[in-house]
Amino acid sequence: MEYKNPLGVDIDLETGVIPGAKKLVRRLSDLKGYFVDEKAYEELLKENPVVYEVYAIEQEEKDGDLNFATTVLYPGKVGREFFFTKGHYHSKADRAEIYYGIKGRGGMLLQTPEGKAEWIEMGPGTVVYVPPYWAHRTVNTGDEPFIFLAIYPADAGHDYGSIAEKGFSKLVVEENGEVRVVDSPKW
Ligand code: M6P
Ligand code: ZN
Repeated sequence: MEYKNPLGVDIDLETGVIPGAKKLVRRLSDLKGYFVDEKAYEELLKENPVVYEVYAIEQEEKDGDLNFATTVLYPGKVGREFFFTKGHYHSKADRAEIYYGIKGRGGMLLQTPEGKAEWIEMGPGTVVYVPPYWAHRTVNTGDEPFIFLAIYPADAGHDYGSIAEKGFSKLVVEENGEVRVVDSPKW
């Protein structure tokens, strides 16, 4: 029997960086078609800001193993909609996931394939359990980077398809200085 080596790493709790992790950067241009206000999207695209960064330590896609990743989701809005991650189902749809809030404020939108949505607020110390079959997207509702850790099965995979097409049934927007979860016109 060949055993893998255990690993301990210290997440930088101020920046979200995991030393030795693979870094992925998502700019606004990577989120084409995701925001409802297309005019506001085109306008902000001139600056093409970084929307989020992911630092991931991933294993081979084998059943029983675990991946983990931090996400640094920057503050900002496209029209009234707060910056968010793309959001996905798992390719192996029955795989669950755990998120843990590190810094900043935001929340998670979750949704079943039938379009039933839930919004869970997150701050430092919040644990969110993502059950099997639920799509999940995080949203930064604050004015500083929203940083969190995610732990997920190594064989879960990402299925972006239907979220990329139709989005979630709810939008998280700012209305009169307040955070509101409203119905999406695209759904
Ligand atoms: C979390 C995890 C990752 C995911 C990342 C960004 O760190 O769920 O698996 O890739 O968020 O989310 P998305 O892939 O939806 O852009
Ligand atoms: Zn996931």
